[in-house]
Amino acid sequence: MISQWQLRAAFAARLSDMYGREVPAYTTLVDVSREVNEDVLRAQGANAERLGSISRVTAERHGAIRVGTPAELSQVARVFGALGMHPVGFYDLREAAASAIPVVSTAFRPVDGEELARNPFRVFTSMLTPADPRFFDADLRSRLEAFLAARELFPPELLALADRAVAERELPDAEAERFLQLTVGAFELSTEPIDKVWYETLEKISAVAADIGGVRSTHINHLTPRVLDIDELYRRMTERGIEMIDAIQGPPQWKGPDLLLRQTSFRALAEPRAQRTEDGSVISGALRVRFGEVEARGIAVTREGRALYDHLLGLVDQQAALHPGADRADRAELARTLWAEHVPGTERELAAQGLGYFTYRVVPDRPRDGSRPPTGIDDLVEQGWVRAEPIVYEDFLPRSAAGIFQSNLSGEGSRDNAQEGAAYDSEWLSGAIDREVLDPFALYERQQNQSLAQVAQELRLDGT
Ligand code: OOG
Ligand code: NI
Repeated sequence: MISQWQLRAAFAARLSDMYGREVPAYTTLVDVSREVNEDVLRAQGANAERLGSISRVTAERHGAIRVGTPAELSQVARVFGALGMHPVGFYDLREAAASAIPVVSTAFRPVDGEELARNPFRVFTSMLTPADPRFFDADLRSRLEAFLAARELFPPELLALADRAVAERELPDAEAERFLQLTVGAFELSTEPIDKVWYETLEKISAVAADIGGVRSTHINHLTPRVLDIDELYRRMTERGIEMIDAIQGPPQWKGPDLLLRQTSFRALAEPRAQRTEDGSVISGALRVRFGEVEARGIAVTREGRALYDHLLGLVDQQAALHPGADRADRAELARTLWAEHVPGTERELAAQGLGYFTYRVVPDRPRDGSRPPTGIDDLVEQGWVRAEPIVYEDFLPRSAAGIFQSNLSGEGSRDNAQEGAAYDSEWLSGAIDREVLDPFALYERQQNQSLAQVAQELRLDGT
């Protein structure tokens, strides 16, 4: 029998092999990430593993896929449910960048600590928004919806196996093998010729719309390894002649604790793809749809911590706008200065100000001097009764995600801002896929609260 986490680990590994064969620059990215991680481990020792063991970090990947309809997203939820992955978080990318990105997204991932430790594989999953009139007029919307309704992304056999794995939480060996083959196959790049006129019609609106609704299948569009020093990785990739996008998305490099998520990518490469023209003949063409991304993960922040992060993003935008000549390096310097001013420079302060999530554990070997432990968590940590370990951020950032999308688009596309946008939110998405889209903050908070309850019990803080 193969359990859900084993299916997940096997799927992530096979997807990685497939992507490496199809996109060779990805293999370079994985190699360079491994080298950087080994160097950081050598230089920092145990400290390098504060946000995840080296074995977890080395195996860790996230992928990204894009689908067209709530029905397709529900099927995705069944397939990933089989792997023990659940929808977490709602990301609205429609206004998060200057370019037209007509999607809303969620991420499928394991949610409890043990499952994450076994294998944290996650997939950022975007869904097209044909109902948003800022992007699609009524005619294009109905043609698009008809096209999407007529295609099949996942064969019925795959979905049946997925449902069985969800229900039984495991699959027999032969069924597991079949399920894995079919699932990896569903995310390969199709060789079917694309309809040139239809694809280009959508491309005028947005390259993302064409990538999703212009073809009859889906594909994994990147697979992202995790690295412990993303600035060093960026340097080494550039030295190897791989053209990276011009920025690292997310928090700046700074001297305080690593927070949230920093990401960068290399541009999509042109790949040959046959095209069917209006007269029915097939010609050769090229598409740029798959790219490489890498990320460094930091500490999960609370709602207040996140509000501070968003506030600082806004301040950087505002101040950069006052200096139109400012380049990326100036922007990074500006961000660094603002962070030094506003963000606590130590984990201890982050916890004390309620900005970051931690798990708390009783220190087993604290010298016993007969004193009773204090009751406040800050005092317990301060006086050495309890250790605080940061909880790693397992999710994504909408602004960064939009930046990653945007930097890989060929044109700006078009969005009619005079129109009122269609309303989509987390609740709508939960209803559309008939399962709850989980709130990431609630998940981190639960983990922190469970550890606090355990501490209280072990130290008998209730006075019993
Ligand atoms: C997803 C882009 C966002 C991330 O890591 O934030 C993303 C896509 O291109 O489909 O993957
Ligand atoms: Ni990504």
